[in-house]
Amino acid sequence: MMRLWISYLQLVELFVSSLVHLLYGFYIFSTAVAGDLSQALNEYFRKPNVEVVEVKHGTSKPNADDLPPIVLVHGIFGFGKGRLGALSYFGGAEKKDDRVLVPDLGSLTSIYDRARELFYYLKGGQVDYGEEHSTACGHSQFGRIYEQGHYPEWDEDHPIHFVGHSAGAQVVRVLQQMLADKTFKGYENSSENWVLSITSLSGAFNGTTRTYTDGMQPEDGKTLKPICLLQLCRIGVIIYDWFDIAWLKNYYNFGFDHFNMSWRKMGLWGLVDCLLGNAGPFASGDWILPDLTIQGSIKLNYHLQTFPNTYYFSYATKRTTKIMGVTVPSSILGIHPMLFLRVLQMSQWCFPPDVPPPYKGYRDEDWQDNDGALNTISMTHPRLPIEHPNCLVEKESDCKPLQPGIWYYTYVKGDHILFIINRERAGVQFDLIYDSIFERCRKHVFRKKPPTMPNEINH
Ligand SMILES: *[C@@H]1O[C@H](CO)[C@@H](O)[C@H](O)[C@H]1NC(C)=O
Ligand SMILES: *[C@@H]1O[C@H](CO)[C@@H](O)[C@H](O)[C@H]1NC(C)=O
Ligand SMILES: CC(=O)N[C@H]1CO[C@H](CO)[C@@H](O)[C@@H]1O
Repeated sequence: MMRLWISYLQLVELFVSSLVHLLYGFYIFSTAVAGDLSQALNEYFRKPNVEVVEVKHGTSKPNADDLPPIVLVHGIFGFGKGRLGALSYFGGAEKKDDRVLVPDLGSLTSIYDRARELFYYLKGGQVDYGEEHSTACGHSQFGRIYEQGHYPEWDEDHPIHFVGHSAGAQVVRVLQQMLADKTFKGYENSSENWVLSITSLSGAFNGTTRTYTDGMQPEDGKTLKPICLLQLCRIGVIIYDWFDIAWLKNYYNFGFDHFNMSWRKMGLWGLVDCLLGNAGPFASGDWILPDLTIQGSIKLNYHLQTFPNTYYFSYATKRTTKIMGVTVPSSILGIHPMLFLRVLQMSQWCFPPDVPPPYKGYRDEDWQDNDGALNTISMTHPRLPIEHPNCLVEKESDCKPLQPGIWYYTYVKGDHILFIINRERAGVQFDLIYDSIFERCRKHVFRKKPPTMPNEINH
C-alpha cells in the first residue's frame, strides 16, 4: 500500500515537473518570437524616419579591436547569439563592453563536444571532434564550418577572457586543457596560456545531485531511470531532431547535428533505433547530463588542471538556509517558480543507502545547499577528485593585486537563473555582477611579462 502511494506521488511529481518545465520553455520561446515580431514591426514602421539605430559591430571605438575579447559561454539548454531571435541568454550583459562574443554551442551536447566547437568558433574552420572520440560516441568526426573565425589571431600573445555560466564554466576548463594538451590538429603550438582568465557564474565543477532527481541513475551517473523527466526530454529531442524542420532548428538547436538524426539521413528505422536506445547521443552517453553527475565530473576533473598563468574567479549561488539544523529554501518569492521545487528537493536529497557513494568521504549534508540546479559546494572551485588552490573573497580590495593560478570565489544569494535571460529579476544585482566581471577583466587581469617557458605541471 505504502509503495503504491510512493509511486503515485512520484508520478504526480513527474507530471508537475514536466508541466512546469514545458511551460517555461514555451514562455521563453514565445518571448523570443514576440520580441522578433515587435522588432520587425518597429523597423517596418520606422523606415520613413531617418533616425535609424546604428548597429555596432565591435568597432565603435578605434581601439576595440585591440582589446582581448570576453567570451560568454552558455550552459545547459543555453543558446548563443543568433538563436531564439533577439533574446539574449546573458540578459543583454554582452552590451556592457566593446568586445564581447556569445558563441552558440548546442544546448544539450556534451562538455567535450562544446569545447571542440568553441575552439573552431574562435579560430575558424570546420569543427573536428577528433577521430577517437567520434568513433567511440558514434557521431561524425567533422561538424559545422566556421568560414570566418571570430578571433583568428587567438594565441599566447592574444589571449582571451572567458566567462562561463553553469556547464559553460566547465566547457572552458576542458578547452584550456585541450589547448595545453595540443589536441587540435594543425595547432600543435597551442598552450594553456591562450586563456587569460576564466570567470565562472554558478559553475558546474563537481557535478550536481539534481541530475539524480531528474532521472540519472545514482549507481553509475550515466544511464537513465525508465520513467523520469529526462526520459521525456530524451524522446522530445530525438523527435525534434528527426523531423529536422529547418526554420525551427535555426531558431533553437540542441546541437546534435553531427549525430545525423534527421529523417533524411536515418529514416524511420533510425528513429526507432534511437528511441529504443541503440543509437544517438543518449545511447553513447555523449550528451551533457552524464557530464553533470558527480561521477561524470570526477571523471572529467581527473584530467583538468588549474594553470599558473591564468586567473580564475567564481561566483557560487545559493538559495537555501538552515532553520534549526534543517536546510530549506531561503525564500518563496525570491526563487524562480521553475526552480522552487528543485531547491526543496535538492536540500533534502540523500544518496540511496544501497548504492556506493560517488566518492570516498561523500556526505549528504555537504550537498544540501543549492540554487535549484547546482549544489553550492560544487560551484566554488574544482574539488574532485583533488582540491585546487582557492581563496574565499570577502572584500574584493583585499585580494589585489590578483594572482593567477588561484580560484577566487565568493557566495551570491540567488537561484541558478538569476543572472541570465531576464535581467529585471536580478535588478541592480545584475549590473553589479557583470560590471564587476567586465571591469576586472579589463583593468586588473593582465600578464606582466610574456609567460616564460611552459610550466612543468604534474598530471
Ligand atoms: C553523417 O552524414 C554525413 C553526410 O551527410 C556523413 O559524411 C557522415 O559520415 C555521417 N555520420 C554518421 C555518424 O553517420
Ligand atoms: C605556431 O605559431 C605560429 C605563430 O606564432 C604560427 O604562424 C604557426 O603556424 C604555428 N605552427 C603550428 C604548427 O601551428
Ligand atoms: C562539491 C564537492 O565536490 N565537494 C567535494 C569535492 O571534493 C572534495 C575532495 O574530494 C570533497 O572534500 C568535497 O566535499
